[in-house]
Amino acid sequence: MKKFSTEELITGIKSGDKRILGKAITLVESKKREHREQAELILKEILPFTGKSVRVGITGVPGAGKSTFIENFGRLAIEKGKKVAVLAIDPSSSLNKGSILGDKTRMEELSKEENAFIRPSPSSGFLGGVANTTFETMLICEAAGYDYILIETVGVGQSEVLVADITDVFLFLKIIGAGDELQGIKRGIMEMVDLIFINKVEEDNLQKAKSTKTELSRALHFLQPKEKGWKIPVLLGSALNNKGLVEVFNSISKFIDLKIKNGNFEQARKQQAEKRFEYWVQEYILQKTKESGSSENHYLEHKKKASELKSNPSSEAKIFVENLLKK
Ligand SMILES: Nc1nc2c(ncn2[C@@H]2O[C@H](COP(=O)(O)OP(=O)(O)O)[C@@H](O)[C@H]2O)c(=O)[nH]1
Ligand SMILES: [Mg+2]
Repeated sequence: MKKFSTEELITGIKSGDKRILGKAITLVESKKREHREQAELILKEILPFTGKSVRVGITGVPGAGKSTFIENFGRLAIEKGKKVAVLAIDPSSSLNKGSILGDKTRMEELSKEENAFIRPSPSSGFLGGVANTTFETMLICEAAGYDYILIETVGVGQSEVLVADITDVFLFLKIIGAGDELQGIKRGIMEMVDLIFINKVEEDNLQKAKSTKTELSRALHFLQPKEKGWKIPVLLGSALNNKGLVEVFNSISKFIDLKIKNGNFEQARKQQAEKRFEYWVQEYILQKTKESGSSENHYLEHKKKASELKSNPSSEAKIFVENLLKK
């Protein structure tokens, strides 16, 4: 494998070279120190060329049709003149190892498009880490000229919160028939979403879909809107049959316009950046600590005590950090 210089990588990214794009993302995802250092250099240089895309997070239970939606929605956006990058957290490498029936992660049609770039994110390891490398991958895509970034969550637990924390608009794909409990309606997903798309609405369930929409809209009525002046739209359609996707596209544009008008677009991104800063502080402190003579700072001793269940992990961590800071 050819090793590219940092300069070559930066030039390649800016010229939109997909092969180089892939290499740079691999660096960002790497846990090796030398890779991380090169990644930092690249991120620093490309920063002025980032930030201009619309960052869309897409959630929904496995099988709701997220990948199918992204594939056809991506093609629609390309028709409208956009360059589309898709960052999918790859279910085949996560817990449920490819067990999802008919999973469309590969997005074969979209991947043939010149103006599309598809990159599965590693879902291995610490989820906070995934969100951060996904964010950096997004920056690299922006510098390469992609102006629509679609991020598919694994649709379970924490990953939604983390994706919401790096995107401008959060879309929830709901299906009728699956319980509300399962779909996160009761565990706060509604507080995070900006737009709801009821997917797989076809002739045989159109009536049911309409009443679901009415129920949902009523429930939403009682929620404090995340964005002033925004009523969360509940749209119906079929990702598979390209139904309702134009409406989603237009809704997203309207939402972004409103967010900008309210002065919240930049504001939200700044708040997100603060959270990432906090994450990296923790990450680097931990890394440095582990590196700098762990026998000297008793890192392993404290860790062992915690693992032997002889004391609270939090107390051990506290003692450890306090001792460390005294030095
Ligand atoms: N009937 C119907 N099937 C769909 C629709 N959207 C997706 N599917 C199917 O649902 C299954 C899961 O889709 P996928 O996109 O992989 O879901 P994901 O797990 O949310 O990414 C696949 O077999 C799709 O073909 C739709 O609008 N209508
Ligand atoms: Mg999928």
